[in-house]
Amino acid sequence: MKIKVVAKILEANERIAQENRRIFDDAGVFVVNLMSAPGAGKTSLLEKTLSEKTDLKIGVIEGDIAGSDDAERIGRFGVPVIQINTGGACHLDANMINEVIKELPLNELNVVFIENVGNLVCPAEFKVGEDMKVMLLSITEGHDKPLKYPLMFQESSALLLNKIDLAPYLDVDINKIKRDALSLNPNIMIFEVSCKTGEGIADWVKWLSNKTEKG
Ligand SMILES: Nc1nc2c(ncn2[C@@H]2O[C@H](COP(=O)(O)OP(=O)(O)O)[C@@H](O)[C@H]2O)c(=O)[nH]1
Ligand SMILES: [Mg+2]
Repeated sequence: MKIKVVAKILEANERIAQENRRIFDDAGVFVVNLMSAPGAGKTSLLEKTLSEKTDLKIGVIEGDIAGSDDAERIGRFGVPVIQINTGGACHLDANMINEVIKELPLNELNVVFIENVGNLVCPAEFKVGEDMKVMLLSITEGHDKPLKYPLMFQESSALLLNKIDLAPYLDVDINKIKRDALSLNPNIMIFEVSCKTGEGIADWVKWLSNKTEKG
């Protein structure tokens, strides 16, 4: 019985996600659903990405349970940003995106980042109308995470191993993270980055720029 209810919720979500896709596609906007545990560095990655010199015209939808700190951080870059507060829900769903989609000047943008609520579980289950999912894992979270939270690694096109600057201070096996992520998803693109030092950011932005040229 419970399984049926969950299936219905996901089906309804899928329908609205497809509607969002149509709206984004009509505007020629590439959409990235950015996911991680709280504090892994999603907003920092957006700040670093916005600091790079590119042709990307970026808009951002920020998802948090409460508050507008992240939208304020992104707003400092002078790009369009919308804050969604889920009021307790642990992930964004397609309907929440649908409600704010028209508030972005989509015709002036070519990339929209959706920063999901910090959580390694539910965000991977709900499509929001994205072209791809990207996940960050801070290396401070430990090397056991891919096998403990497989879905997000399976669903993501890229994995950014963030806070690589902290590697000398940690007993974390970065090669194990990469091995396990690739065993779950052989196509996942892995970047080692630091949003503090900027290491790896240029490679990430170059890869993203190529991806967004969907014609
Ligand atoms: N040392 C280090 N700290 C980082 C890095 N990236 C983010 N942080 C810090 O981690 C904390 C959480 O970052 P934030 O971007 O807000 O994470 P979010 O919750 O995933 O959006 C902040 O104090 C950041 O300054 C990094 O690469 N290295
Ligand atoms: Mg954030």
